[in-house]
Amino acid sequence: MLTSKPLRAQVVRAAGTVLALVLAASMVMGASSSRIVWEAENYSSIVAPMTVGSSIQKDKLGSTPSGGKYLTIPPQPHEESPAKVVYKVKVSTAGAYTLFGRRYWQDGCGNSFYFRINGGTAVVFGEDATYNFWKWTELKQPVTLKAGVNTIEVFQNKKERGVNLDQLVLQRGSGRVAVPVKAETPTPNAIVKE
Ligand SMILES: [Ca+2]
Repeated sequence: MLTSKPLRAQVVRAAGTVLALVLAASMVMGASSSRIVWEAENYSSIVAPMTVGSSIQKDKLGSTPSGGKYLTIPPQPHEESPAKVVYKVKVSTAGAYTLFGRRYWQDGCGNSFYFRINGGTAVVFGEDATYNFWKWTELKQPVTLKAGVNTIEVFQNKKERGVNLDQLVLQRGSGRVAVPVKAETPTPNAIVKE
């Protein structure tokens, strides 16, 4: 068969192209579904006295807030408030995720936030004793997200003030998920604006 060789070569080439396209598509989809990064100051809505801050910059290790900005509940007055921020986060794959926040705590009276996922029970974030550093902290329990838009609320824990949040990460999976090290590149269009 004289035509069989060129025909086979064409089929192999076409199969190679299809494989390359599938690989490229899975890489793009994988990146968007397994890890979502956003700036804390890139919120869907906010309730005062939660506000965007920029006065805290370089810490003692030289780390700075990503984008030069972060969310903050000012230290004074030291009292309860309705301070809150809401993120409407686009998620392509439903399942368990680990949530990290890059935070800067003032002291033992300002070292936590409350998180609430899709209207569920409030979970304390923080309460650790590493102060005056931009540092990633893991939310103690994994979060279950649906495909589509999920609501993540971050609000004041009792009288805790002087609390600052720079970035957030959702990493698919739970258990042995590595804690981020540095500030990360935000995922494009991860947050739906209201
Ligand atoms: Ca930031």
